[in-house]
Amino acid sequence: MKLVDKKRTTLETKIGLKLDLSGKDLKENIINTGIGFLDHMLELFAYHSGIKLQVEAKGDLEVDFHHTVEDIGITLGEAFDEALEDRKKISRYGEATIPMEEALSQAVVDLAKRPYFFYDVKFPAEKIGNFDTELIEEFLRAFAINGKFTLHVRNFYGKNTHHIAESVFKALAYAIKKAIKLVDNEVLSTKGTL
Ligand SMILES: [Mn+2]
Repeated sequence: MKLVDKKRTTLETKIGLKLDLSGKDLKENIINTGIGFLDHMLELFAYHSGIKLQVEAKGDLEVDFHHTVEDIGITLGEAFDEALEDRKKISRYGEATIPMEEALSQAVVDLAKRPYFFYDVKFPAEKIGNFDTELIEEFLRAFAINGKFTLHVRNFYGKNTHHIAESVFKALAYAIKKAIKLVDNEVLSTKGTL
């Protein structure tokens, strides 16, 4: 696993992102996306997964948050794929079911290069503050597809939209933490390659 420094500039967004899956190369998480709620989710994702993440984004937030959220998901996914290098010696699979008070969500990942995204999360409210909850699906899809891994995300139940979102991102964090954990086996596949 290596430290990755990525830049992505389009007419809609300008993103700088550093990803350290070892959690040892970068000192701290610094997240400034211009979107408070996304900062909150990325901060707790980084904290609970044990990685280090730095994101600086300037997007056309006056249009809406869609471009910025999706482009950060794409950039994070590309950085994740690069950081995993040949994907040797990783645990590959990870699963976590995490509560946030009354809400319970599950994330399951397979870090073999099989980009796939399953999502079954319904939010009682369309917005958390000024953040459209439908963007969470866009973000996670962009992360999984560009990160070239399989991600399944489900919410079992919950009443508070903020709690549901937080349980989703924490479940993702712990699933990723398990899947990137180094193991002794060369490659965890009977094919000999991921
Ligand atoms: Mn919170």
